[in-house]
Amino acid sequence: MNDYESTPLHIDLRRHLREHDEDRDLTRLICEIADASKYIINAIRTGELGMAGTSNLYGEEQLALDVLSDRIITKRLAHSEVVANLVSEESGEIVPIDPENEDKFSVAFDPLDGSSLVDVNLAVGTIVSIYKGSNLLQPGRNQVAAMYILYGPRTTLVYSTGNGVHEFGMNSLMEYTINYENIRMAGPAKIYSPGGLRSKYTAGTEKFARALEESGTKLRYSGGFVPDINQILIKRGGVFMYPHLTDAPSGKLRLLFELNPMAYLIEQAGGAASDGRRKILDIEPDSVELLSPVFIGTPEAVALAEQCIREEEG
Ligand code: FDP
Repeated sequence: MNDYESTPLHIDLRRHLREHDEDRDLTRLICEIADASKYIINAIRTGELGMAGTSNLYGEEQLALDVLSDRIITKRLAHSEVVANLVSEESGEIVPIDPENEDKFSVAFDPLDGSSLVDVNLAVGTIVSIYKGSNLLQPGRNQVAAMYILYGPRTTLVYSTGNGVHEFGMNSLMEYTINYENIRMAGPAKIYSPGGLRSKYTAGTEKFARALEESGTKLRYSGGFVPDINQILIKRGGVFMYPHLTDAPSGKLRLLFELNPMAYLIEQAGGAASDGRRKILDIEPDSVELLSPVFIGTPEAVALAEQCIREEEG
């Protein structure tokens, strides 16, 4: 059992948000997404595994489950009355709901990250990034909340509104009740999750990977960003990377839909997130589809990655 700060029993998500004096509309938004996740779970458990016959923003073929999950969240957000603009990783198009309303929120989301893992029955997740107002193209530092839902052997939800990171578990009534409050990274990175082909690593990343291996850091890579980050968070340490590669200088992961929300959550837990040279949350996006390399997790490990890159690549 991890020795996290007090973990009061039976507090559900809505009550937790209320007790932390969160904005009413933000509470509503987070709870709408939590409700939508119940339908996504059902789709994952029983839905069709085939292709949808369409492609996403990045030209990747969409699974029927991607399309369904996208519809579930989009519909929910569109009717929530608290959303100005939304953009999904699946369509990549900004959908105006109440586009000029600066009192509402704008949301970028990946409805079913790692969906190609469903057919092999591995864990997948939903990732959400929330800004106040109408602008979706701003540094991740300006997010007012971020969250993910992990569909694994159990379903868990992790959120932050800038007051720590909290994990909830879904109970038999499909309610999210608190597991851990104020999760904090502690101690050295004992696990690492390295994405990308090793033969395509640049000199700095190769040096970093060797340093991790030589210090006895264990390999933990599932191919799903949400479970891999969740493992680092809940085990209170570790590092995930999807670096710049010799044939893909921007790496693979998406800034708006994956990296900003996870960087916000990990920083809230006392961790760090870098593209190898600068903080992920400081990157100014010029398009919704922007990709970035990432090194994220225990701050000392992320600092070591930056040092190796500086030494080897200038
Ligand atoms: P996927 O393509 O299966 O959706 O963002 C996409 C992602 O999965 C992440 O969830 C995961 O961390 C990464 O890509 C895995 O990429 P590799 O298959 O190249 O390891």
